[in-house]
Amino acid sequence: MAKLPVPVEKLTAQFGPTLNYSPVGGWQNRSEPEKLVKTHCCFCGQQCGIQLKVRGNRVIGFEPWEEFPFNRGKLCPKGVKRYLQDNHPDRLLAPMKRVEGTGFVPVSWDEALDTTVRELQRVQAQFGRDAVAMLSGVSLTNEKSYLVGKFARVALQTKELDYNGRLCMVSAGTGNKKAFGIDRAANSWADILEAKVILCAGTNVAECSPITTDYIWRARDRGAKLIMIDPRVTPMARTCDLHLPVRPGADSALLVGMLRVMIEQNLVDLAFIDKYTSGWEETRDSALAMPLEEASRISGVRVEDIVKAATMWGEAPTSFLLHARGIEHHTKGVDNVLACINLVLATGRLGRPGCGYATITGQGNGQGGREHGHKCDQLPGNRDIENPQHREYIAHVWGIPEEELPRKGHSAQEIMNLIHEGQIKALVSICFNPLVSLPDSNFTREALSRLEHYTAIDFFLNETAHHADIVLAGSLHEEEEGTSTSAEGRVIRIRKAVDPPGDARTDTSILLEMARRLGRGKYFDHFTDSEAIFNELRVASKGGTADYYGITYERIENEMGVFWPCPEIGHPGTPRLFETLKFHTPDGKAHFHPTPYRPSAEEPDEEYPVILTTGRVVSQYLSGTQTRRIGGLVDMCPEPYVEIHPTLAQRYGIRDGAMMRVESRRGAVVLKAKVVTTIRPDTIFIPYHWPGDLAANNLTNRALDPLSKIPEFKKSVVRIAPVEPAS
Ligand SMILES: Nc1nc2c(c(=O)[nH]1)N[C@H]1C(S)=C(S)[C@@H](COP(=O)(O)OP(=O)(O)OC[C@H]3O[C@@H](n4cnc5c(=O)[nH]c(N)nc54)[C@H](O)[C@@H]3O)O[C@H]1N2
Ligand SMILES: Nc1nc2c(c(=O)[nH]1)N[C@H]1C(S)=C(S)[C@@H](COP(=O)(O)OP(=O)(O)OC[C@H]3O[C@@H](n4cnc5c(=O)[nH]c(N)nc54)[C@H](O)[C@@H]3O)O[C@H]1N2
Ligand code: SF4
Ligand SMILES: [Mo]
Repeated sequence: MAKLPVPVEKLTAQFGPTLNYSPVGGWQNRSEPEKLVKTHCCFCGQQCGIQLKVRGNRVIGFEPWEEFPFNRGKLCPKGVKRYLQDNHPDRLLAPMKRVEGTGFVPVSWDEALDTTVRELQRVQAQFGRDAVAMLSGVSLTNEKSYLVGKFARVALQTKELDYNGRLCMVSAGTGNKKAFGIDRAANSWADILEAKVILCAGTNVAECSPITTDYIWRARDRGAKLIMIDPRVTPMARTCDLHLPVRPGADSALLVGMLRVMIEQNLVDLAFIDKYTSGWEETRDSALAMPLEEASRISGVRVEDIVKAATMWGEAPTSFLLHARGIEHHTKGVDNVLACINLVLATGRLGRPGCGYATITGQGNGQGGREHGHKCDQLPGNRDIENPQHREYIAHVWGIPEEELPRKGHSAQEIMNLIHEGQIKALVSICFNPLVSLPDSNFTREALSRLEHYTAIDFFLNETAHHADIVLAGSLHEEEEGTSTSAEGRVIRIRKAVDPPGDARTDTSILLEMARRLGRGKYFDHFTDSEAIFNELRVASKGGTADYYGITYERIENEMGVFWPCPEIGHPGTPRLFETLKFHTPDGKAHFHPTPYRPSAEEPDEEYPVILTTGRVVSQYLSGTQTRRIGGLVDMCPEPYVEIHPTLAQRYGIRDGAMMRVESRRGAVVLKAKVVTTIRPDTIFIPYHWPGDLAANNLTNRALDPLSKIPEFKKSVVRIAPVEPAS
């Protein structure tokens, strides 16, 4: 039976208005806290240290945590306002079930959990175990990520588990593993300060990794030069030394062009290449096969600017390359990452002070969450689910026969495709809002309406959960103990400040209770607290590339975090990888890979002549479930808009501030035009944090990178038109 989501009027009638919430009081709330809890921001991968002010089981404010070395007390607007989620009127305080035609009604935990377990077991009995899928998210701590992985494989016994990092850092992870055999920033951010040239590719640093901005500024104070590759002149690019306004989807052509110039001008380190790398000849030949004019034509960057970038990078004594989703959200995301790594390897600038490379992690625990087993192809410690020894080891840690361990499943978008096809019939989600964050929202909505059963675990009723049969009221970041791993690879402590309010429960206790009711309690009952889960994670990760064995809660607190790999208790941790120039590949060498240019899944044509790219604004976070509920952040950017260059706007008769229509092969949106000179004239940009009619993902394409399975969020094609005001 096709199920309709609950109409928004019904939801808001029950839960009150969701927008523009500001807590009553303001100054009145500034009563003295009873305690200050040192923890970290729940939002992005910078994982800033913060102190939460607590009074009577409520978080009432924050103080900077000056001693935490990464951000030294600094915070961005989201970190400053995050505490306003705690007492928010939309907070889910009890489990609920959806009653057709009525909306959501509160039910007892027994009823909610019994219904979930009964339905999951029914679907599995009728259609097989893999007809149930689980989708998870990396705003969750390491402990919860590990627990979800074990829960799906041991309690649900399904292979269909994947996570929202699939929309985020998987191209970087795949590229890093291919080149280095390990998936982590090669350096702590301290090395940025020593770099003389910093190259940022596809990252809006100022808005999306605000504390990294501080590192780059400090490096520039010491004389570093900054190169930025972005189709937009982002806030940080406005002052950089060289901005390369690449055509979306053409980074590999530009980067290969730079490599060619470096080869021709003898700016490559042949001694390093010879001793520590493999694959150079093919990569060099492939770069030399691309004429510079061709690289310029494809990338839309002038030949002289490619040469300038190559010489700046090539001649630098020290350098740091940072990239993010701008190059990774593509059907050739992995190639783009490898093209960046080729520049780093060609100059041999790794493993020593001021010489570094990193992808900037996105979600809060985007790093740790991608290591401990909730990816469809992975087991804890960043082990491979298809590797017989890896399977044997984890099966042993979990106390199950190896044959019972499910094999590789499908990626997040592929799971949604299988739901759409009717092969997957039931879903459990935690910490993921795919209706807003997956490409092609109309497709996702259709898929969700075909599910026979759906249980969502969240603390707010996100847009995807409107389609759920059962919603389980879970916990906020500050309601459980745990650990997280920052963009630098530093494992840090998340501290519990308060208990979940009302009848809400911790995510951990919900998963443990479900495991018990699924008859698999014996594999989970020893998890008496978060530390017990962490201690099993340590053992499970031992010997893997992401080895946490030597990290304990006590050490993290004493040392302000520990960098993995940390294989033994006495090991100091590893802030800088590759100091011995031994890589984690089978031959111990770093690998070059040729990255010849190939077009994106969609290229402009007569029907859809304009390129659409999507991304973020500083005040909103991801699908907006959390930040669209915080008044001060809503005020900073109340609605999405279309950034469009004056030339393009003029061609279509679109005025600044007027409504315009953007249409792709998949859907359309009508949004306000923001006419700016800071974007390429062939490209428009829409921030994606809003749902429904305002969602950028009504337009985007479901095409995936063949290796990483990341969707092509950064490039689709559209047609545009002004919308005449009704007369
Ligand atoms: N304020 C805020 N901060 C966040 C988040 C948030 O939602 N809001 N989310 C966090 C998460 S999960 C993530 S993944 C990170 C994302 O951090 P970023 O990757 O820095 O952010 P995006 O806005 O997705 O994209 C970055 C830039 O890529 C550019 N771009 C688009 N297409 C291309 C291309 O083809 N090539 C190149 N070179 N550039 C291109 C866009 O113009 C944009 O400026 O931010 C994290 N921090
Ligand atoms: N067009 C376009 N689409 C994109 C992107 C883009 O650049 N352009 N970026 C992509 C990227 S990089 C990302 S990371 C994804 C993110 O997409 P999502 O992961 O879907 O976005 P979130 O808003 O993080 O959704 C997480 C949900 O988890 C809940 N949550 C947060 N913390 C917890 C917790 O501790 N426990 C529980 N139980 N729930 C929790 C929140 O309330 C929210 O409902 O979006 C992707 N989609
Ligand atoms: S930079 Fe990221 S971690 Fe730091 S306060 Fe802002 S959102 Fe939070
Ligand atoms: Mo992300």
